[in-house]
Amino acid sequence: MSASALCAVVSWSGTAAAGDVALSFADQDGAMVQDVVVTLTNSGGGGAAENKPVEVEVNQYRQSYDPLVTTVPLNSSVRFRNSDTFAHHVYSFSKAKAFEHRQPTRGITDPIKLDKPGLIALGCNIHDHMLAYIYVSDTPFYGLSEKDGTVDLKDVPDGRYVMKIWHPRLKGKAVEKPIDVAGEGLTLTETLALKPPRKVKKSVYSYSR
Ligand SMILES: [Cu+2]
Repeated sequence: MSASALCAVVSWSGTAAAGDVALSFADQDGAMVQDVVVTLTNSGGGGAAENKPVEVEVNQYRQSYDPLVTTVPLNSSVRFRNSDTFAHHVYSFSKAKAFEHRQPTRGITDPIKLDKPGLIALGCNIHDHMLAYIYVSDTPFYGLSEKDGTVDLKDVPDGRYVMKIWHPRLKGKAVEKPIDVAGEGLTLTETLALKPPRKVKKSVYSYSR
């Protein structure tokens, strides 16, 4: 687990009543699911907390990206590190941010500002099996599930929210559902219909999750 993923828990300090939203994600076979992106958008408008930008790093090592999924607030920036002894060529065609950076040698790119919300799919022009994702959140209530399938969103002010759920292997579009946060907060377990893990050649170091 990378440092950036561990930082995905958001805290909010306000004067309004607030509670924690504790989420768990399992797949259709009951296995807990890591790397679920979840965001809560206040559907009543108003009451928006501050979304503090951060700088994150995505590493390219042994022909794979680490982390596989990164979640950041809007206007954050990302740098790509090449830790291999050969070239990588990271790119995105996504609406949220399109870019490309060829890195012939070890080193790190300049920060790339992520100034539009949404999902950014990363690929490598040299190694087709390299895939990773950055989710840019326009709400301060976002997170990424840990290995045990859990993610806690702290101090969510009382109100009605649209909960959006996404995972790299989700069948179909992101799941959206309304939730009400009141009092002590709430605990929810969601079951996601996931596609099987991607098959990657044994000769290649990569993710199976
Ligand atoms: Cu590459």
